[in-house]
Amino acid sequence: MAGGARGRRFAAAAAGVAAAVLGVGLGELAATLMWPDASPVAVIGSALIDAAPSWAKDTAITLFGTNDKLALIIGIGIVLVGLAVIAGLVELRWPPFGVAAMILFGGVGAVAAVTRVNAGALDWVPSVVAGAGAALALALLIARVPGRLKVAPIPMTERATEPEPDPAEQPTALQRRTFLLWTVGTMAVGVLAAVGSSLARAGVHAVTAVRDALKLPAPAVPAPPVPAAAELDIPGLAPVVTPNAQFYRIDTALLVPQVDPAGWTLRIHGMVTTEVTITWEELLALPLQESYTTLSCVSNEVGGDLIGNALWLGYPIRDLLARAAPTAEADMVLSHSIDGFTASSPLEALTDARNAILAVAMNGEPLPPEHGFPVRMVVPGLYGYVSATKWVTELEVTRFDLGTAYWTTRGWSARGPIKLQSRIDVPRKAQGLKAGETVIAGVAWQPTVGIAAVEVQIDDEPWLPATLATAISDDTWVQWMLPWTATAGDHVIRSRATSKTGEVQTEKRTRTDPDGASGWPERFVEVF
Ligand SMILES: Nc1nc2c(c(=O)[nH]1)N[C@H]1C(S)=C(S)[C@@H](COP(=O)(O)O)O[C@H]1N2
Ligand SMILES: [Mo]
Repeated sequence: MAGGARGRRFAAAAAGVAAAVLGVGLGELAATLMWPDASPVAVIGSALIDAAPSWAKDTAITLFGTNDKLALIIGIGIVLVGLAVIAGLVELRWPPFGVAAMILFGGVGAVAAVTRVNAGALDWVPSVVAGAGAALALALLIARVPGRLKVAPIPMTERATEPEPDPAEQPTALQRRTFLLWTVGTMAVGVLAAVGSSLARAGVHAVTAVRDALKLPAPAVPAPPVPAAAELDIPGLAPVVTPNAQFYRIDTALLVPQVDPAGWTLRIHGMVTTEVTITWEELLALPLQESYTTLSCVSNEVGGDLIGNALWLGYPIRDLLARAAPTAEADMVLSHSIDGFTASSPLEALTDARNAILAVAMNGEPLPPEHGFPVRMVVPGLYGYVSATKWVTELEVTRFDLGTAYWTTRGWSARGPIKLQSRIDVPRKAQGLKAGETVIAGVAWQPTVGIAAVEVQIDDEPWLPATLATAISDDTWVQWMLPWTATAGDHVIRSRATSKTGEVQTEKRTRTDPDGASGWPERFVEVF
C-alpha cells in the first residue's frame, strides 16, 4: 500500500508542507532584508486583527490574555499547514492548480501588505517571494513523488480513482530516497531561513540599543514620594506600583513598532489655529512632570488584571495643544499611532487640570518598546482604547461627529471614562484556606475621582467597611484590606467601592463592550 495511491498522497501532502515552510522562510528572509513589518505572517496576522469584530477581540483576550498574539500566530500556522496539505494533494492530482494555489496565497499576503497603514511601496515583495518560492518548490517536489504517473494530468472533471501504475513502474528505493532528500532539504532551507531571519532581527534591534543608551532628563516637577502607607504589603495583593515587566499589555500590533526617537515627531493638526510639530529633542528639552496614573483596559472583566499603576514622566498635552490653539468647534482629539491605531479623547480631558501627558518614561526608565517607546499618551480617567495611544505620532484635533477611532468602528463606544471598580486579590482563586484569622484585600479605583470607601460582604451578612491604604493620588488605584476570621465551609466574598463623589459601585453586571464592565467582584472560597 505504501507505494500505492495512499503513499503518493502522503508524499504530496508532505511536499505541500515542505513547500509552504520554504515559502514562509524565504518570505521572512526577504522581509528581514527589506522591512520586518512586511513579513508575510505579520501582515496577514495584522489584517486579521484589524478585520476581527469586537467580540473576537474579547474572546481572544479572555482565552489567551496577553498571549493573544502568540495564539494568533500559532493559529495562522495551523491554517497554513492545512492549506499546504491541500495544495500538495491538488498538485498531485490536478497540476498546476496546487502550484497556482501557492501563488494565490502569496498574492493574499501581498494584498494584505500593501493595504496596511504606512505600507511601503515594496511591501508586497516578501509575500510574492514567499508565494513564488512555495510554488516552485511544490512543482519540483511533486515531480519527484515516488511512483507518480508520468502521464497527462487527470482532468478536473474526471472523478474516477487514479489508476494504479504498472507494477514495473512501482517506485524504486532510489526514487523514495531522492524524494525524501528533496522534501527534507526544502523544509530545512525554509526553517533555516525563518530562524536565521528572526535571529538577525533580534540582533539588529537598533531601537532597543538606542533605548538602552538613552539618558532621560530629570523631572522638572517630580512626583511626591509614594506614601509608605500606600503599600499594605499583603502577599497576593497587587503591589501599588506595577513593575514594568508585570504591566499588562494590550494592542493591535503583532510586531512591536520600532520607532527611532531621532526621527520621531508629533504633529498637531486639524481644527487648530496653527499647526505644531515637535521633535524628540524639543520634547525632552521641555520641563517634564512626573505623575502616578492607573491605566485600565476597557476589556478588563470585573476582577480582571488588565490594569496597572505606574509612575509616568511626560509633558502636559494641554500645554502643547495651547500652542496649536484648537478652534471653538473642536471637541475631540484623535491621536494616531505609527501603526495606524487611533483613539478618540474628549478635548476637555486633554485640556482640563488632570495629568494628561505625552509620556516618555515609565517607572523611571524610557518606555519599554511594547508600552509605546519613544512616546505615548497617558490620560487619567479614560480607558486605554480612547486615550493611551502608544507610539503616538499625531494629534488630530477634530469633532466626535466627524472622526472615528479604531475601536469605535468595531462597535465600542466613542467615549470611555473608566468605571468605578474594585477587585478582590486575596484570598486568591481556589486557594485552600484554613479556618482562623486571615485577611481579605484588594484594590479599588476610579481615576481622577478617587476612592472614599470600600466595603466587603461575606455571604449574605451586612456590608463591612474595609480599611483603605493611603492613596498615592485620586488618579491611582488604592489598596484595601479587611481582617477576617474564616469559618469552615463555603463562602462568597463581594466588594464594592464608593467614590469621592459618593457614587457606589453598581451591582449591575454589564459586559465589557461597548464601554467597560460593571458589577461587584465575587470570590468563592472553601475554608477547611
Ligand atoms: N498604538 C496603539 N496604542 C494603544 C493600543 C493599540 O492597540 N495600539 N491599545 C490601547 C489600549 S486598548 C490599551 S488598554 C492601552 C494599553 O497600554 P499598555 O499595553 O501599555 O498597558 O494601550 C492603548 N494604546
Ligand atoms: Mo484596552
